[in-house]
Amino acid sequence: RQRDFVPALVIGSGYGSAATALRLGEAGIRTQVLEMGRLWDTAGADGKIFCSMLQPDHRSTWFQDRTEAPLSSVLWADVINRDIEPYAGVLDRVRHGDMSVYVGRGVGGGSLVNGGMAVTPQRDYFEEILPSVDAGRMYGKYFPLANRMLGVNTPDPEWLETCDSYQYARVSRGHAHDAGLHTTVVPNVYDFDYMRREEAGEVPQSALASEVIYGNNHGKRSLDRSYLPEAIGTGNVTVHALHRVRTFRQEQDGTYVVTVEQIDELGNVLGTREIGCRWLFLGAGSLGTTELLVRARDTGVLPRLGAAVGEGWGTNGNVMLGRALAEPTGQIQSGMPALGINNWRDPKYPVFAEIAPVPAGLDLLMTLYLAITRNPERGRFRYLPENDSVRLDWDIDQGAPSVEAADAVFRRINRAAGTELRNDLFGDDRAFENRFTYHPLGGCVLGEATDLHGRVRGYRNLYVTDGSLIPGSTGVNPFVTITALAERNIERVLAEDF
Ligand code: FAE
Repeated sequence: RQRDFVPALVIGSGYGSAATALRLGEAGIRTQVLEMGRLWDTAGADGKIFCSMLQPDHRSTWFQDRTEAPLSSVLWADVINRDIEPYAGVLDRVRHGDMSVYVGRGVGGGSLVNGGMAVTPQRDYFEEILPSVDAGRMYGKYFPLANRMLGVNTPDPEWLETCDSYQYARVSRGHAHDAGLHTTVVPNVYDFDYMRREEAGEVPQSALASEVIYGNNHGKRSLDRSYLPEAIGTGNVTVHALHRVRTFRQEQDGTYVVTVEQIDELGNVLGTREIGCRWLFLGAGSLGTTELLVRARDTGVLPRLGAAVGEGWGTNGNVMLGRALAEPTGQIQSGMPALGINNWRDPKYPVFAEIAPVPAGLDLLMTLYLAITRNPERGRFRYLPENDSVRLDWDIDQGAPSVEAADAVFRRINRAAGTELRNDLFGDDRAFENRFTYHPLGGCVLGEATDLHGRVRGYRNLYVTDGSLIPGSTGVNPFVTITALAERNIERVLAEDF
């Protein structure tokens, strides 16, 4: 059968894929990037590309008839989510029993929906989670490179202390200090200078117009404004949106054949075709990449894939919570967090909690946190032949260590501030939400399912390049680590395998 052939194929267009595609293109290798989500470059009827959190429409969500926001209620009332038309929207909530995983869909992957927090992990923790990676090279070369390429910046300190849009963060910081905890400024890929001009009324608002999780119309350097245009600019890289990879196999001659469905924005399948390639890079994210590999192994298509494929998955210890306050936090809250509580050095309850906004457009006298904890629990992926699906096994109890750590730290803050947790925010009567994660990590762990540079064990010219390489935890928001590791790995692969 006649089929297209391209030297290198990259599945997905998130951090790992974008860095990989750029370096392949620079090396003169013709590369196709296949992304199941749409290209977010066209304004809707309201003149905007993305919708805001306050008025979510079909653009918000990947093929659902109702939005599925993480904070789902206020005073237990279902006032946050909205009915919508099913569409190839930008945020997906993938449900696997007790755990649901939020992921970005579109050219740029998670960079389209995330909070932009760009944090380099503490070196000693990085050395602990990935001991076989040369930390000297990572901290000397690849972390600085990733920070530069992604356009990481920090807010002007004077502005941060005086602006209205971070009043919420300053109030929270004060309470943490009263409890004897450390706080830190969190770098971001959102342009803080643009945000300052938003507050001054000089430019159209985005972070200050409740834009985050369903995309930002301005200000954020997502991958479609950093790595991906540079990759395309090499003249060797093309990006194909609304192309969903179903399976792949290896031919006798060692090349790979990928089966890909082209869909439209309403989900209709326009056609299915096969694309051959010599080098195949899996960058479909922790869920997407692991699913493709587990299916390939357990259906016998790639029988030499080892038992480590599908193992070592974690939530980065994510747990979300809110506190009720007696003092104002501001009506306009920047959607991009800029301060965090850093209790990671505490041997008993290590927590890194970003102080998150409640971008409701009015002051709800509360503050929200996404806490990253050191949760040793891991999930695993299983192939279900009855419906040809891959399922993540994660039990609700596995989230308990995260809740315990967050509870200890926020109990301390509440004691010092005379405040309380809120238990009306997550649909039912709970203060800690550990049934979702923003930070899926692992499934094809570096040095286990792959060699030390992301080459999948058992197969030549097959690579993992995304968050699935990281063993379940980074201790901080993960995209800088994912990008830096991808930069490191592709450098070696280009030198040795091409
Ligand atoms: P990812 O960015 O998920 O990209 C994978 C891409 O592959 C996606 O575009 C998929 O649509 C696509 N794909 C999947 N399967 C297929 C298939 N079969 N065929 C074709 N395409 C496919 O992967 N991290 C931070 O560091 N800082 C933050 O502030 C932060 N905030 C977040 C907020 C939210 C709401 C969410 C959801 C995540 C947040 N994250 C944050 C996590 C971060 O975005 C995530 O770790 C990275 O995006 C993961 O990068 P990967 O390259 O692994």
